[in-house]
Parts: sequence; C-alpha cells; structure tokens
Amino acid sequence: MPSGTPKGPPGASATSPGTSRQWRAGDSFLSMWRELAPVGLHPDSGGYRRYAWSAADVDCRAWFRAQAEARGLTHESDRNGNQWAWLGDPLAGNAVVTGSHLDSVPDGGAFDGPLGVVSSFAALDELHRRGVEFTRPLAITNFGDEEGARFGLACVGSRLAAGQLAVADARRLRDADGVTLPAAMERAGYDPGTIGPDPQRLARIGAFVELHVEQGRALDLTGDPVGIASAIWPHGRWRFDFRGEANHAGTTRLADRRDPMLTYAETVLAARREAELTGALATFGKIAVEPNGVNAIPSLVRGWLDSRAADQATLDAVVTGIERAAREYAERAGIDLDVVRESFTPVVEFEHALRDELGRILEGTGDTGRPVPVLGTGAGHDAGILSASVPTAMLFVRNPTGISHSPAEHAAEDDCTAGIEALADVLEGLACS
Ligand code: HGY
Ligand code: MN
Ligand code: MN
Repeated sequence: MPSGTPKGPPGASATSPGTSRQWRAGDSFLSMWRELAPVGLHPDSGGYRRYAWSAADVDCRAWFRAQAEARGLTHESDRNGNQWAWLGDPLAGNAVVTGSHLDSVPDGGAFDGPLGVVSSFAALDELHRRGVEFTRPLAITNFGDEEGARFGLACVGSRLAAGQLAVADARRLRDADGVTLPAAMERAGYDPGTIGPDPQRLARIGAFVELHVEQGRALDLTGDPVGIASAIWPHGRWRFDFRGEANHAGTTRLADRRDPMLTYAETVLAARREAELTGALATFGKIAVEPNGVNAIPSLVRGWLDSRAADQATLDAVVTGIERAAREYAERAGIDLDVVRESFTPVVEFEHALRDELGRILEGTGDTGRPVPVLGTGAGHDAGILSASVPTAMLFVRNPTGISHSPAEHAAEDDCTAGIEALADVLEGLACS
C-alpha cells in the first residue's frame, strides 16, 4: 500500500521550481541553504554558534518545521526534542529515515550537520520530481545536540532516544553558566519531563541513512564526489582538572608557586607525543582557567582532551599514557589532578548489508566509473549512536580541503548536488521498491 507521494518544494512544480529550466536536485537545496545560512552565524568569526536549545537552535528548529509543513509532511518533536518530518504513517513501521543535526560546534562551519538535513529535503523534492511512489514510510530528522558544544556530551538527542544516556545523567548536564539541560529545554519551550529512551520509535525504523559532509580529504584524494561510510573510530572526551594555588603573579617567587598551568602545558605536549607514538589523535582544544586573571596564578586549570583511534586498544593506550604522564607531572609539582571521562563512543562498524545495498544502488552513478568508495571516519555522528538499535548507513560528500569544525568548512555546489542525487537514489531504492 503506497504510503504516499512527496509534494515538491515550496513554489515548485514537477518540472520546474518556478524557473524556466528543468529542475535540478540542487535547486530547492540552494533556496533552503540561503534561508538557513544566517541563523546562528557570528558576524565577527564567520562561524556558527548554534548551541543546543539556544535561540539559534530554536530558529533552526522553526526552519525545519517550516520545510516539513511546506511539503505536506507530518512534523513532530519526539520526547527528547528530536524533530521528525513524516511522509506516510509514522506508526506503520519499517520506515526509511534520513537526516542529521542542525546544531554546531563553537564557530563551526555551515555544512557539518545542515548539509545532511537540507539535502534530505532536497532529495525528497527530487523524488517528487521523479514521481516516485513510496511503499514504506519515510522520515527526515533533525537530532538535537549532536555536537555537545554546550553541555559537553556528544549526540544527546540520539543517545537519549537509543537509551544510551540515563535520564538522571542527562538532567545533570550543565553548561558553562550553570544552566542545566532541563532548564535550557524549558527556556526553549520544550518539556524536559519527557526525556528518555524511545525504543518503540526506533523499532519502527527499518533503515537510517545520514548524509554528511566529509570531515577529511579521502574523497578529494580519490576524486569522488560521494562516498559510503564503513566505520566510525572509537572516540571520547576526558576532562583534566589541575588544581594548584592561586597567588599574585607579580610578587610570588617561582620557587613558591603551585601553578597548574605548567602541569597542563606539560600534559598537552605529552598528549601530542602519545598520539604520535600510537598513531592515534589527541587534542586539548578547550580550556577553562580560574580565576582567569592576567595577574593571578591560577587555582584551577580545566583542560578537555578529545582522543580518537582506529581501534579501542590503541585509544585505551593513548589515553592511559596521557593520564599517566599528567599524574607524574602533577605529583612532581604538588598539583592535584582529577580526570573525568565526559563522553565516549565505541567503535561503530556500519551494518554490512545496508552498506553494500547502498553500494549496489549507487553502482555506476559516480562520474569516475569506479564503485563509490567506502571509507572510515574519526568523526562521530548520530548514525553511529543509532547503529546499535537500527540498521544505519552514511553517505559522505566531498570536502575539498577536509577542514571541518571551522568557518572554512566547504563543499562545492556540484558535489552537494551529487550528494542529493545519491541520497535520492538511495531513498528511492530503499523506500520505493
Ligand atoms: O566530534 C565529532 O566527531 C562530531 O562532529 N560530533
Ligand atoms: Mn561536528
Ligand atoms: Mn556532524
């Protein structure tokens, strides 16, 4: 029983989006892209500050709902605030779902997350143009707080839904200003009282496919506009609290100091050494200093480590090595050290059957004549979290510089169009057969 045919993009008809030429997969993409572009854009940095439950996030959510309703899709926010735009019966089961996230890291780029969401709507518009009949329900999603930029934990919306984040732990999340996750949700107009596992919802998903800008240069090196994900490296975030003794920067002899900044600095260098030794990645990218005065020796230096590796044993080795070095430095300097793991995602191997199905569907579509490349990534995604509950796959769109989590993040328009065409082919192959 067909579950529905998609309506076209706002103002479009089957053959043209209100212009004289044949509609291309990228047309509705560009108008959506331009609408979303100013939301959360910081004028000085040129980066995005779309933090979970902030005003910018609320505006992104309003944009998502407007796109859904303009296409006659049924919009809903689930118990965790994730957004869903449905074509067909959400309760029928075996749905094909696509989408990504709209939140960003501090001064993030325009593509990480939004490319997947905008491309999902554009792919649906393309399927409208093709006149396909869906035989399975289809949904487009916006998963909340994927980056964890405000509360420190990645993929909060998908972790809650998948039962990978305890409600009590989620309710304890607090931002740098001391605002808790529930308070932030309430201020944004959402009820935090409903957050929790959503197994029935996930059980109704037959396949989840997330399109994402590549965060690396593999496709640039192979010359392909689109790739398929094989796996996500295990990765996590650890907070190192170095406690010393606050004192006057201008009157305290060096020999009399207990300066945690020195121990922190030595640990950052040790992290690079351990990463080089093990072939892993280790980054201290965020720091908080108390009292944070130019003329005051700190009492506390908080440093956040992001570490990733191709396998769990290597990740364990590099983090253990960094912590061991930090404790030695702290011991020697009379500094107190606490290390807390704040976020962790085990290795994800995407389901082979769905991965290979995408390869079959896309065979011969690339402009290289070769099969679409299959590549691993060190970047985390909602698809990685959901893969424990639902068959998931990912499509990557070429990023010519590989730069991400930066205003310089970019993908060429033609590659975005290739991504939309590929996603449309995949959705048609999975949901219209
Ligand atoms: O940090 C990551 O890998 C992702 O961008 N959240
Ligand atoms: Mn990201
Ligand atoms: Mn992302």
